[in-house]
Amino acid sequence: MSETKSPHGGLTRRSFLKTTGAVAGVAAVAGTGAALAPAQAHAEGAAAVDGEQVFRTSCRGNCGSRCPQEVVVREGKVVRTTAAQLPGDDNVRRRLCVKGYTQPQRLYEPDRLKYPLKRASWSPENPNGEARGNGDWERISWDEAIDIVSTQIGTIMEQHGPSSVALWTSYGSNNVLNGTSAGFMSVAYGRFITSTGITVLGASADYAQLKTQMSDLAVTGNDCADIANAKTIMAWGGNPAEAYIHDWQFVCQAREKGAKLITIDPQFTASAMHSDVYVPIRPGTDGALMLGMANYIVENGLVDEDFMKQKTVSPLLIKEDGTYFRLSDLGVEPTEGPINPYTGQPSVIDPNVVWDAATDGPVAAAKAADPVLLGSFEHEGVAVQTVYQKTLDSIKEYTVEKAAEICDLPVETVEMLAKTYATEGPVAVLTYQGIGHHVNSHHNYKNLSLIGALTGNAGKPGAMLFRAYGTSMPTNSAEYMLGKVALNICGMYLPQILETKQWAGKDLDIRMLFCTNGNMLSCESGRAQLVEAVKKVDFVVCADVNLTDTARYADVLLPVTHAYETEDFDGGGSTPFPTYYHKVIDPLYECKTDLEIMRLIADKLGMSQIYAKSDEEFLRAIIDTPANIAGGCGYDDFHKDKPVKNYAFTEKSMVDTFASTPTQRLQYYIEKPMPRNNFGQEIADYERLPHYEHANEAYWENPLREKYPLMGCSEHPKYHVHSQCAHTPWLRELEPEPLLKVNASDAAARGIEQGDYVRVYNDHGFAVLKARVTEGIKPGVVSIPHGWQADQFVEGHTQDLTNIFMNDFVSNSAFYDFLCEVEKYEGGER
Ligand SMILES: Nc1nc2c(c(=O)[nH]1)N[C@H]1C(S)=C(S)[C@@H](COP(=O)(O)OP(=O)(O)OC[C@H]3O[C@@H](n4cnc5c(=O)[nH]c(N)nc54)[C@H](O)[C@@H]3O)O[C@H]1N2
Ligand SMILES: Nc1nc2c(c(=O)[nH]1)N[C@H]1C(S)=C(S)[C@@H](COP(=O)(O)OP(=O)(O)OC[C@H]3O[C@@H](n4cnc5c(=O)[nH]c(N)nc54)[C@H](O)[C@@H]3O)O[C@H]1N2
Ligand code: SF4
Ligand SMILES: [Mo]
Repeated sequence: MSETKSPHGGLTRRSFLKTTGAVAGVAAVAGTGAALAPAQAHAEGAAAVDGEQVFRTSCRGNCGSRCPQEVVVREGKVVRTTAAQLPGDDNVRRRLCVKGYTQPQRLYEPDRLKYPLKRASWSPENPNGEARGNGDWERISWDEAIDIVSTQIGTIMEQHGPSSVALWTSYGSNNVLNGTSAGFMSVAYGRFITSTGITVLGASADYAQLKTQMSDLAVTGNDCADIANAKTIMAWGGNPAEAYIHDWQFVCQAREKGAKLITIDPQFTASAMHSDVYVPIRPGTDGALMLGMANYIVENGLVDEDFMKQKTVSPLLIKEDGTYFRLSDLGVEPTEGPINPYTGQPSVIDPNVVWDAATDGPVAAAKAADPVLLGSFEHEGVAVQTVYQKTLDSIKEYTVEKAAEICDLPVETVEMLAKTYATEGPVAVLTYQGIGHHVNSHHNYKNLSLIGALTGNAGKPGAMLFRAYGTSMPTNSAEYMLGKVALNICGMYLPQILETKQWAGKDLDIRMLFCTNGNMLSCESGRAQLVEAVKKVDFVVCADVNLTDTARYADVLLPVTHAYETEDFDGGGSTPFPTYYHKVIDPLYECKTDLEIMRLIADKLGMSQIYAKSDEEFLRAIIDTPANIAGGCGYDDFHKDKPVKNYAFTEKSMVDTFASTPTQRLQYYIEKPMPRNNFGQEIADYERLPHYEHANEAYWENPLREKYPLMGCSEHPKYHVHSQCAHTPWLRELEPEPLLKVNASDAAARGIEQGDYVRVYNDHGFAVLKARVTEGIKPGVVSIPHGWQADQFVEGHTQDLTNIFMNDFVSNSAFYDFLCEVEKYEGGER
């Protein structure tokens, strides 16, 4: 690999790594330090060292945890951080991972963007898109940068319509001022998007889970601390020991009390290492395993019928068209319920109906003496059946034997898992993304709901259908909106939109991309196709903290503040303490917050009024709802620099009772399946039901396996948070380069030895990197490393092996759904 020259820092990556002891590294790149922050020192628990100030803030790590931190500033420089003390029993939750500890270094790391940059060969007359990514940067002033960006936005909106400008985002931050939760939910971006009508291109990672679990099934789930109450824990397609350390501590607590830990994963992960049982499943087949378990549970009399009748959708009647049979079908007029805050209209109350054995007829579910679970009936010429009947009919082909064959597991293993799940509960199923990153993996969450419903493993301590998100503190999201979001499309449709210039049957001519809060060209699947798409538009601007893979393809780069350089807020986090970001130091270099940037752009466009409050006023408007203030969670409480506990987080809120689902029952059936992005696609009936469908590319019978026999997968790396920390010196000392995990037998068959450089390839792309030959991955499977940047591979990029194919119902990136081949690389060392 060639030396990587930082366009702004001067140090080469290699020389940097060579010369640092890590602390020296911080000093080396810090240059002239920033001024000491105006913020007030955190007095309580502060280190009693002269000249040091301690601030309470949070890690903006993009791992979902957002850990509370204490940050020490000496002579205007951030020098170290520790996990923040939390009061009383909550202090057990305090912990940081290795990325959290390196945040002080991330402020000064070599690929930090310092100044606005422009690609030298770009001009409005000659966008020269093909040259994007060539690295010919020139430093420009903020005035120039804002002038170019706002002129481009203004001109493109005027000439082609507002939808031609697209904000492309991922999960960089959920913060209320500067983030892009759901693609648009922040002051900086939401107000601009909703007052101009520009297009949102949203993230696609994790949508199998996000859409199915949270929107379709409406499961909020139990708090992670409740894992400690489980008797059996299944790490199902996830590695909490390294990717969810806040869950792992509770896994350890449960195990100290005797809980069994089972890991279901094609890779022998750190979590697998600690498990009682390890199940090396074939990738992409978990759905079949779940349905095989469901059938075993039914056939062996392990169903909790009482729970099924009273607490789940199982006895509810459905009509032939799949919709629920309701009291209105029996001639009872619906009544009006409370006002729906989103529509402003009263909700409609039209209760569900079950077949009551006592009267042998249809009765409102709440009134039935003995609801029937299984059966098909006719009432006044209308054919109805129970949800449970329809479900069992549709999954019956997945016998234990068939599941075992599909998953490449012994029949006894499938039986053992089903029996354990049904009889050794409560079971906490810790799903993360191993079961969500194949094309059809959204069905898995319905399937897990089904086995939870069958066995009564839900709605009580220790029983977790799947990993969920816990209790967030509510905020006033009206502050993000000045109108409606015009178009909110999954960003992975970009290549298709650029090719057809259409979306949902209407013209859509995207001319400009504003990339922010995401590193799509490193993290979305189908990188090669996305890079080609990015080259086609007229103008690309990227606002980021670092010189990422995405930033490299921009025409103008806007340097953004690190979390320690600004005040912000996010109601969620890994503890019951909402995530408050204290400003620890003034922004380094010429960095600005997203909100400052958007204010400057709005000023130029004559739209200053959309941001007519100060940052603090916006924060107050968002946080200071009457309920929050009454709960002791107002802006002033957070700003005092003391831990503030979310009043909405209670003992009761730790266990999901499904009271807020549309049926007030545990659901595994979706009455009206709505695609994430509706462009007129057909919705199959099975979208309503627990279901299994093999992956798009990575499935055993795929004829393409003759050419590309190895199934891909990936993992969330211990020493990265996605692409963040890619060039953080301490972390790269621990893990200097990307490694491809390959099983020893597959390596031997290809003459590959430990540490050899290999070329991994398929029809989508290739990458050259070092092989890690191991017994710790299922034969026939390889794992690509996630988060490394293009300059860190010898050639190519592992994300080029993935593709943009999505299931159009969920619009979910399928990072693990690829086949490939590996060969020894003869081109020399890195
Ligand atoms: N091969 C493979 N690919 C994967 C995965 C995998 O397992 N394997 N996992 C996928 C998953 S689960 C996810 S969630 C995605 C994550 O994909 P991304 O969300 O794109 O991941 P990050 O690398 O964290 O990129 C976030 C970017 O936002 C920037 N950022 C942070 N804070 C701010 C801010 O306040 N303002 C602005 N403007 N920028 C900010 C960061 O510097 C960073 O460059 O990756 C996915 N990609
Ligand atoms: N250190 C670190 N922590 C992180 C992140 C990070 O980037 N770094 N990212 C955060 C984010 S956004 C997310 S979404 C989570 C993800 O959290 P996890 O999903 O726990 O992270 P992974 O390591 O990707 O674990 C996925 C596991 O699934 C396995 N797997 C792959 N394919 C299959 C399959 O078909 N079936 C089964 N059963 N297993 C399979 C992989 O081998 C891998 O061990 O991590 C979060 N935490
Ligand atoms: S777990 Fe996530 S939020 Fe917590 S310290 Fe690590 S990277 Fe930061
Ligand atoms: Mo994720």
